[in-house]
Amino acid sequence: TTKQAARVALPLTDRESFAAHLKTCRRIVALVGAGLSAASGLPTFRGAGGLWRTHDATDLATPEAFDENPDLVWQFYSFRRHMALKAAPNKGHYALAELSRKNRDFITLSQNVDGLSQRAQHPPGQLHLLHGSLFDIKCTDFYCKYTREDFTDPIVPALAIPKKSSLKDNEKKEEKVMAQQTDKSDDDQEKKAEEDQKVGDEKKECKEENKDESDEEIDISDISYHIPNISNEELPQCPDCKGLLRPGVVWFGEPLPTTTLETVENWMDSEPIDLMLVIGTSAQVYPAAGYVDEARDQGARVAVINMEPYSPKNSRAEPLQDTDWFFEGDASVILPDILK
Ligand code: BV8
Ligand code: ZN
Repeated sequence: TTKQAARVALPLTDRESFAAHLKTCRRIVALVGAGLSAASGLPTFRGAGGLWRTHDATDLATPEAFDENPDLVWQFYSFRRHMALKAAPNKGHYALAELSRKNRDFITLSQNVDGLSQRAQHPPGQLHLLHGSLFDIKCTDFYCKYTREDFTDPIVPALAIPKKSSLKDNEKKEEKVMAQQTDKSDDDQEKKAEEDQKVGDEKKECKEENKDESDEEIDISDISYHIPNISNEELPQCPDCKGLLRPGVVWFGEPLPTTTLETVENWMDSEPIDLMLVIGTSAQVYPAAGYVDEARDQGARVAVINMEPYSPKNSRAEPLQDTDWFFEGDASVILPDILK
């Protein structure tokens, strides 16, 4: 766009000029994404720490995916609930909560559904969840209005995280089938297969011994294992209409909650904005990413905090390019420093 063409100077990286500007700011808005929770151990959607290697998370965050495979999509969300509940808010979450307490004219627009800003005691009136929450559950039936907040883990027994041992049982079954197939071939093969079997058994024995220690959950962030098909009856059911319950998040192709949109639009349009913080987000999802432009149109200076280095190339999303400051690094380290 012309704006990109217009940007000649690289963004500032010094914290002094940022601090000087921050002192003059009253109306401040932050747009935060998965990068804010990365230091809490929650994988982001894109990039190295990416979630769910064999399925692109955005393929699963759609109404169509839920209609086709409610058990797989529920497992994806049940795993993310489990990880979010085990995670703790980091210093980045606390720094934003602290700024909200100090300045009532500061709001956080969060694309995250992990509940960590809430657990960092971010004042609720100044935290807007653009894409819902893993811990809101609602009925899929269009006419039924059932919804509840639910932190149980697993939300239903069928969605419990499989133990490694159960994986081993599956592997063992497969190995046995494989061994049977090779045994059918001629004798020397047979002898060889028996030797392999013996060695295999010894290995298995020692695995057996430490199996009890290793009887922990499978690592759910980087394997594609998914629990064999779970029937709809075993998935979360609506107590009112017996319909299927779904995670209370906004999927791709779904509108953002109207009340949230209205509240945020009113805040953005009501008066000039002094500062927009773009924190830990690839700024590719709309309308969330669009708030950076809106703030700039309201006169805001922009500061981006991101682990990846600044790149003037237009490969990066525009909101990350046309910025006054760019602080490269971990949001959980940078935010407490630049917002103090
Ligand atoms: C809508 C909840 C209209 C679920 C999410 C074609 C078909 C259909 C729709 C569209 C289409 N084309 C465009 C659209 C619109 C679509 C969209 O924008 N698509 C994009 C992909 C092009 N948007 C929508 O569909 C939205 N709805 O438009 O509705 C409408 C209107 C009326 C009636 C009907 C319809 C709804 C979008 C919401 C989707 N739901 N989440 C869930 O979480 O499972 S989106 C989800 O992905 C997140 O919420 C977030 O928004 C996005 C992930 O982005 P990030 O948070 O930025 O994370 P990411 O991994 O990408 O980046 C991490 C960043 O952090 C990186 O830059 C990295 O460098 C940095 N980082 C990493 N570690 C650190 C760090 N930074 C600092 N410190 C660190 N330690
Ligand atoms: Zn219902």
